[in-house]
Amino acid sequence: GGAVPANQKSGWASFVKSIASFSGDLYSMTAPPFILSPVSLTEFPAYWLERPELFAAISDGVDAEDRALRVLKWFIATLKGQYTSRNEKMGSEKKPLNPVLGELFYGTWPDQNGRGLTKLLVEQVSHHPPITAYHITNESRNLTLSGHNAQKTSFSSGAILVKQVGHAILTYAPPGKDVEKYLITLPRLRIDGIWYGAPYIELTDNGYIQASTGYLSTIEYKGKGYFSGKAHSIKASFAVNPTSPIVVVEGQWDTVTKVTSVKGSKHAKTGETFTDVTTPKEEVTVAPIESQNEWETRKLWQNVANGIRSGDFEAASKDKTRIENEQRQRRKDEQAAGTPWQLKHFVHLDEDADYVSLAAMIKDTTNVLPTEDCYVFKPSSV
Ligand code: 0T9
Repeated sequence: GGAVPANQKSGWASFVKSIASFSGDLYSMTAPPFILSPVSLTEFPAYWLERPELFAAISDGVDAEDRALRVLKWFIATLKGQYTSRNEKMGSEKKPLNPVLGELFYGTWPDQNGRGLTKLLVEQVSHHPPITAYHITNESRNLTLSGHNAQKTSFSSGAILVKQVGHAILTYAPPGKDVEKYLITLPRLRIDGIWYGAPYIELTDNGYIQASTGYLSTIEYKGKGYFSGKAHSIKASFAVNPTSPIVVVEGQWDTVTKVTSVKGSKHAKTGETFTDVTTPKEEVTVAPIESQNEWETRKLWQNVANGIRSGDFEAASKDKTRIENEQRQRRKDEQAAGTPWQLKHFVHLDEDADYVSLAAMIKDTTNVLPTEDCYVFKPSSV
């Protein structure tokens, strides 16, 4: 464990042993301080919009094919933030704060160069298992992105394997015209470097973006092969009929991808750069902590986060215990009174018609049912 501080080596060893032995709830497990992140999982949906101009540009597409390609471009450009930014900021992947039920996160990206104002709304809609729901809107561009995230984790030969449960649906609804929807499935993760105390993520398997207009992007994620290959590799085949893609994109999702083949599309050229995420991204704008309410993540976790950042882990753990005890008491009181917790911005549905029909389209063309998906949350009041 080269990256583990000397006084936390035994703590890390027993933490690793416990994840290896009962591949269960990683969130509730106590981890040594050096691996703790001061950021809650409710903040993660902000990664979707760190390149707001690419999201807005979807609505500049001149036809359904152009827009579907722009959705793919924006999506690939989000991966670096989603899966490598903790390494860049904090030196390795870290254990995020486990959100409490009802935890909220609000943010915006300002209107600039005509791209329109984008708003983000996040709510922790379940604690056991942890599920985070989000809703993102750019009204002037007629775009919304709505989804939820949960994870199933297991442990295999030294790595944590994460299956993402959940999906995102992007809606383009120009007034007076047909509504377009896109189902976005999420990649599987493999977290390596655990033994050394320096975890990092690689993406594996396939993901899909299915447009209601018929276009399907099949996205293959590959890491560094044992003998060859590069880390964070991606190959996306864009097609109406998946056996003959009209555009193929290849490269590294954390740097540059290029168009490697075009057969019958006027919206891409072989050899051109498709995504380049080596340029700066734009972090979400959040209200100052002083003006946040007690359920907003940065206010709620303020003392814990300060403790983690300053190395005062005793203060961090004390306030974390306070928050957890308060939650336990709240659940008991709700049970006694027979009044369960009410979500603020989302409602739980048994089935989402958009998901069902778009997932069926993926199944029809690839024979793969993209995600086993038990939770559906739709914004109630935004
Ligand atoms: C949705 C993302 C997700 C959340 C995180 C697996 C993970 C929790 C879920 C999937 C976002 O859109 C993308 C990125 C990172 C994912 C996290 C990485 C991670 O390690 C945690 C898990 C729960 C752990 O904290 C494992 C223990 C830790 C010591 C390893 C660093």
